[in-house]
Amino acid sequence: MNQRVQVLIIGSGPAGLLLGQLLHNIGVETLILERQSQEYVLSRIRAGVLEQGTIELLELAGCGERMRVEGIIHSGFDLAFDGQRYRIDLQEMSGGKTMMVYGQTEVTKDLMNHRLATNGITIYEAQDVQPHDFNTNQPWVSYKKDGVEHRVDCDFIAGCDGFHGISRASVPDQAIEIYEKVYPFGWLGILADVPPVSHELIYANHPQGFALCSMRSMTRSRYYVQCSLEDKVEEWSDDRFWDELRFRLPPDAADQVTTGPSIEKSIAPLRSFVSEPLRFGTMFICGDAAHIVPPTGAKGLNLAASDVFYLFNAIQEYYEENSESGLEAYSKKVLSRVWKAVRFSWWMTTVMHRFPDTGTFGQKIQEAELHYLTSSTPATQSLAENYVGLPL
Ligand code: RFL
Ligand code: PHB
Repeated sequence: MNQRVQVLIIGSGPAGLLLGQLLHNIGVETLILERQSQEYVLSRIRAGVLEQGTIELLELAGCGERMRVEGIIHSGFDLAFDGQRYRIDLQEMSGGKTMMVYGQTEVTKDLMNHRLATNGITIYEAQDVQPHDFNTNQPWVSYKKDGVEHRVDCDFIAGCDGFHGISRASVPDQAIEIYEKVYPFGWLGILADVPPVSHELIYANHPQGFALCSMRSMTRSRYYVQCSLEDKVEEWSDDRFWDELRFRLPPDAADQVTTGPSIEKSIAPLRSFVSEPLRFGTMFICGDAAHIVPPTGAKGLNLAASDVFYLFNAIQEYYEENSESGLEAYSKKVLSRVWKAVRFSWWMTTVMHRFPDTGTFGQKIQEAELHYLTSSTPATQSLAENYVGLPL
């Protein structure tokens, strides 16, 4: 079967769905091809914290209604170390900006529902998706669905297919430069229907390893502890997790932890990764397909949204003003912002985690840095400015 659309989007994660909706709203025809089922995409528990810029983009896409009601505004978070908690007042330190706790699952659900309601088409369980001829002005994508081969011709391909996607993998090695750092630990995360330990997030540095107290609502908590890359989820009973979490928190927070059965438990490795450039002729790479940050700075989903902002503007300019200048500038503009978030996420990871090779000296240096961060206004401002998201 043959078909033609203006923009073919690979991947129905937040990047693909958001780009699809923004384009659909201005009358650009899109088709999204997703390898997994809709249920599978919605079952992935990932990001939890949205920057204001991401919220504004979701609103622009017309998907902000439920988020505005159910999202929880956070004006600060706690840094915990050396047995104490110190509040970072994000709002005061960033000139009025806040964050919102609203899970990626909810963002994805809202985007999927809105796409359906506005007659946007997504093909789930599309197999063997393959971009072709993206070094020409006549790119096309092939895929299989229920054993039938399909071909979609288009003006542009948007590779929004995550770290393991096919778009970046289709580019010859010599045309791409990879920058990567793999960290020697992972995050073990659990989701549980218990009230959060505190009304704000707590990022904890402890000699035994990092811990993070987050949430999805006032009745659903999301917690993480740094773990070894050799650890298996099966080795972590709920009881072991709760004991470890409490051990790594300052006593006043540990006392407030409400435990309960986990409803999800998984281990994620941590890496920093950037591929350059992000444009290959008529194919543009976006979100996790282009870059990965360790989750410590809560930047991954927000970066995917800011990439989409630039790509959407560039494609809009192409169709409405017949200008390619946005498309030409895309890679450079995105990478400039991405590298700043990569730096921030790397730095926050470095300050908060226990590294196997740095010993007690490393721990003392981290504590000195954390004392400095929480006692120097310019240092706190720099942390806040980056955490709430640098301007687009
Ligand atoms: P996604 O979400 O990975 O979506 C890509 C989609 O492409 C599909 N796909 C294909 N489809 C067709 N053909 C193929 N060959 C395909 N290959 C792949 C996939 O099935 C998938 O549906 O990428 P996207 O849209 O760029 O979104 C990125 C975000 O998901 C990611 O950056 C965040 O989840 C990162 N992240 C966080 N980000 C934040 O901003 N704040 C946070 O608090 C935060 N916490 C986190 C996180 C990520 C985590 N993990 C598990 C990696 C916490 C964790 C634990
Ligand atoms: C989450 O709630 O999943 C979360 C929050 C903050 C982070 C990372 C993950 O930095």
